[in-house]
Amino acid sequence: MHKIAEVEIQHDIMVANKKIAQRNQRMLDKAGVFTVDVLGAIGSGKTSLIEILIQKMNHKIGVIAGDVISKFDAGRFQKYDIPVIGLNTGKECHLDAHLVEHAFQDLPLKEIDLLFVENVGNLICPVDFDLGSHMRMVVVSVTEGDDTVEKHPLIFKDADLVVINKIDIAEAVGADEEKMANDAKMLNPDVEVIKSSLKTGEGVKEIIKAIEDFMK
Ligand SMILES: Nc1nc2c(ncn2[C@@H]2O[C@H](COP(=O)(O)OP(=O)(O)OP(=O)(O)O)[C@@H](O)[C@H]2O)c(=O)[nH]1
Ligand SMILES: [Mg+2]
Repeated sequence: MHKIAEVEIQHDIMVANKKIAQRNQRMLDKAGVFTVDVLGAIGSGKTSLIEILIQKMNHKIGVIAGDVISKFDAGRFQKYDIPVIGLNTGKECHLDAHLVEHAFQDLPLKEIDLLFVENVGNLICPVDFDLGSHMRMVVVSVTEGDDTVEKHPLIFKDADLVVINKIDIAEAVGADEEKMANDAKMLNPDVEVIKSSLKTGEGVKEIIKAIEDFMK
């Protein structure tokens, strides 16, 4: 009995989330704001990558930064003098479409044309929660271990772009970044996979090109 009730509640939540996500996307389309979900493991380099993209991409960028309790990541973006909204999820390990819809009330959508939504660091919870974005970028790094991709298939099956980050320290942590890239391709043959180091700048140009190609 209990199990059946749990499944129904989960199903209702997903249906409600999907509806709001569709509403979010209509609003973003109307405002002409291309939106990228930035998903990935804790500490994989999501904020660092967005910081670099803010500086290197020739767009009017805004950021929604999701964190469990703090506003640390939102604070890191504020120094770039761009619109930033910090969202706290409380006990939840993912953003949902309703939270993001709330952020739109404070975000000057008319002043931006590219929005990054940094989700809470997690490779499992955010998978089912569509936010209304146009593209999903998943960032993992070699420090999580080179079996990370194959252990979390769902998030990679749904990704539009996969970034394998911190390749500058792959050897030091004994990780094979080529295996991680191949695993992502096995799970999602159409996905673009880019190996990067945000310390050396390797792969950054390719990431920018991949996002710009999606925006066309
Ligand atoms: N060596 C190395 N360190 C990196 C690289 N990219 C990011 N880092 C470091 O990794 C740490 C975590 O980076 P963040 O950008 O905060 O990672 P995050 O994914 O936003 O983390 P959460 O939001 O807490 O999940 C920081 O100390 C970064 O300086 C990289 O390519 N190479
Ligand atoms: Mg972060």
